[in-house]
Amino acid sequence: MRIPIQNVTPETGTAEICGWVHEVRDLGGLAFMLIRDRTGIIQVTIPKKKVSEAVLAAVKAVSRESVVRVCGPVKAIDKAPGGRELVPELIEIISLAETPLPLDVSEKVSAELDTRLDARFLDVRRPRVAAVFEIRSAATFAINEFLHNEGFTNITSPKIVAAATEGGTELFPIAYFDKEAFLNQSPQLYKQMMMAAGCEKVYEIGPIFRAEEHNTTKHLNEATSIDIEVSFTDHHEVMRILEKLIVKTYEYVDKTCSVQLANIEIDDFAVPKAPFPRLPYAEAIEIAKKKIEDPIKYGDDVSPAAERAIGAEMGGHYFIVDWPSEIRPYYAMQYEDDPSICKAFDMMHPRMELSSGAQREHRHDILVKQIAQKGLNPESFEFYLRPFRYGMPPHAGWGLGADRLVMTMLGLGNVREAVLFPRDLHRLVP
Ligand code: AMO
Repeated sequence: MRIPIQNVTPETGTAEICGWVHEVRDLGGLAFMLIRDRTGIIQVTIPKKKVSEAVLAAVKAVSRESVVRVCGPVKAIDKAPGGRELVPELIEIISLAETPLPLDVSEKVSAELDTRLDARFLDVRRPRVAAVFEIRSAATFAINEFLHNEGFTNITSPKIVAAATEGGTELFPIAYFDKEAFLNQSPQLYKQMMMAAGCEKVYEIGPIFRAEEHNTTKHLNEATSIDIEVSFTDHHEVMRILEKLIVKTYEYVDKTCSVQLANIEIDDFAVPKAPFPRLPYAEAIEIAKKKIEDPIKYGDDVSPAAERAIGAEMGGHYFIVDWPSEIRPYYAMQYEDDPSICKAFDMMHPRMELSSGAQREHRHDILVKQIAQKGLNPESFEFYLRPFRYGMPPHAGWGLGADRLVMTMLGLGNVREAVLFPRDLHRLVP
């Protein structure tokens, strides 16, 4: 029976292991193989005079990254990884790897991100890369658990839709029989409709599609969004849920992923502290004005340079609140005493925006007016507006980018490193 490599000890006696050939070294009378599975690495020591012809033939034939099965006694030895070695009685080559490899898994030769992504199946064999996706999985688990415990219902909304969510542009058209259809940019309209359905607290973790022609380290054309929507509440309450979720997620990763964090060489993993500061948009712009060279004024979007300057000043996660209504979507509720600003917020990591949200406009007629004010046609939103006419509670919510969350949590240089098979302007395969 196969034993995970991390469980193989000198006390194991005779062990059967399966894995990939990490390295083969032939020193004349003695050969060594390092065998790797997802749990660790073990040294297989081959004293040529003492092993069978079949074992010698396998060592000669095998190439790096082939899949093998090895059986034999385990002995304690100081110099080997994990303080033990296996002397093979049998080596079965299960799947021989072609040479040369498109990517050096042992990381002796460094590779460009593009090369790594082209050979992602090999790239993820590297423990430091696998660690990113194991941590992403742990973070997703923590988020699901947190939202479940907070009483949220997990929903799945359609990804093939007839209308834009966030405005007219940035849509991927698709062929849908004889109709015009698009890939959805956000579950926004659907999660809001679920408030009219009486669900009160819903969340979804799913893909969003943005046909933006960005070529940056933080934009994808297919991203994963963590979305929530909550009834009978306001923007303040959903901001509290968001900061609590961030803290819980970091805590869970800190508690359960020490091996993975060590593989990525993170030894100062810090859990953020809530509450995160609430910085009014007007003040954020004042900070940016003082710190960046490019001109920026009230009413502008927060540029990447401004984002970095404000982030450096804030030093940790924070919210930008009270945005000008003009630069936020139609569904954000405006302040009663000053409709030029709205109850929208962004949650920021010092490096970039992680989440956007708002208290929503739940009053049908005002919502129609706001849609028209944005130059959109309310008629194309009829399916969305209809629920607002039959009992819509006040509600608020946010969308949090899962890819950026992992990127910033692990200090990765490029969001593509947090995504198994990223989709961008140039990348559709694999
Ligand atoms: P927004 O468009 O700001 O808001 O998206 C929310 C969060 O999703 C992530 N994100 C992206 N990540 C990588 N590449 C992209 N192209 C990309 N686009 C978005 C970001 C961003 O902060 N409907 C609203 C949310 C709401 O109000 O509930 C929305 O979609 O981390």
